[in-house]
Amino acid sequence: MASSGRDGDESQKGEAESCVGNGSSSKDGYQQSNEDEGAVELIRRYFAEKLGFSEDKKEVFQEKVKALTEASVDGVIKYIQERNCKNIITMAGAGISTAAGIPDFRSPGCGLYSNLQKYKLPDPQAIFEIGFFRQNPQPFFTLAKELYPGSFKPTLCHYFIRLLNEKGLLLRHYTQNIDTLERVAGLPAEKIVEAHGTFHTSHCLECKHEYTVDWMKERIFSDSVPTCEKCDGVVKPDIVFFGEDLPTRFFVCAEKDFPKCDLLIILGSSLTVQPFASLIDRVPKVCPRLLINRERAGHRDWVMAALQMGRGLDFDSRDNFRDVAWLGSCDEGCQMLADKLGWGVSCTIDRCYIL
Ligand code: CNA
Repeated sequence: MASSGRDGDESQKGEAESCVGNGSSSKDGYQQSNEDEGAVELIRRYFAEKLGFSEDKKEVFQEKVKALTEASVDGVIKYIQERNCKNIITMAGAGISTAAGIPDFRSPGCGLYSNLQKYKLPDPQAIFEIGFFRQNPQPFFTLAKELYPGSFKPTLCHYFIRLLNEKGLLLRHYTQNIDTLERVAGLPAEKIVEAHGTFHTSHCLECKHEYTVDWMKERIFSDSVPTCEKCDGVVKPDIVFFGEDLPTRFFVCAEKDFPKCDLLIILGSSLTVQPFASLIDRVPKVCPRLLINRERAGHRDWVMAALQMGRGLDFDSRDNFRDVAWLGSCDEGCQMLADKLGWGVSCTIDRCYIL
């Protein structure tokens, strides 16, 4: 169930390999040579496909005509207006919440990983690693107090996602964030997949007893490590640490939603955390993908792009007919989209409005 989007490659490879094996078992020379040719043909098709020369290419080429008229933001706007999109998926990361005052992980200088020296961690990521947490939960709870959800307001970008839903265009919003700002902005819970969990509930690591958000909040703000009332084990908010499984809802929804997606919008993510990052490859082959981020992310290595191999966003290739990068802040990018679509969304210093 936990597909990384690369299953197709593996099964094709497996198919080619097993056919080579079958050919060598025949004793009849003629049949042997036919089978060898079959095997050679299979191998040829396998590599042709990998190198981008297969008949499949024709199919993609024909479909190209149906995707963006130009690989640009204006092409995406035209696509939304003319193609009657109803199944937009948004994928978000920490970059949609930095304007609310919550640092992301990796932005140099201001990201969380640049500012954790006071916790004396073996490495910055350790604060979110389950193994380290079991040995020393204090640094996480000190940080959790600083970043506790409820102290921050949603950004224009969060309201733009809600607007997509109110216009009847949003199939689902997949977020890596644990700050719950999508809920605060008014996006209904059934439209949200919190891929890396949430602060809404907490569980004892030992006996699995569940605790409420208020119970956890009280402990975090009294500067104590929350311990279980039943067994004295450490209680952890249900956010996904490195080394833990993602929620079942992530896998179930992704399986159902991504094949239906007619436009993917990726907002404020470095697309480095798996399996979330590889969701970008689970949309249909012709589905346009728009990245709104301060920097390029998730793009295919240029060597792989030249060979038409590998996965990822493909902004630069001559054949690109669907991937668009808009580099800048998520709020500006969403304001620009809303303006071009003729929708009203605007923010003052302390509030956002859907007009
Ligand atoms: P990341 O790896 O820190 O990347 C953030 C990306 O956003 C980078 O590419 C930045 O350049 C970009 N960025 C930052 N600010 C803006 C902005 N205002 N406008 C546009 N782009 C911007 O974070 P990811 O989300 O990709 O990594 C996944 C981690 C981060 C998940 O496990 C999260 O749980 C975790 N995280 C969440 C929060 C939160 O809940 N708000 C905060 C920090 C980290």
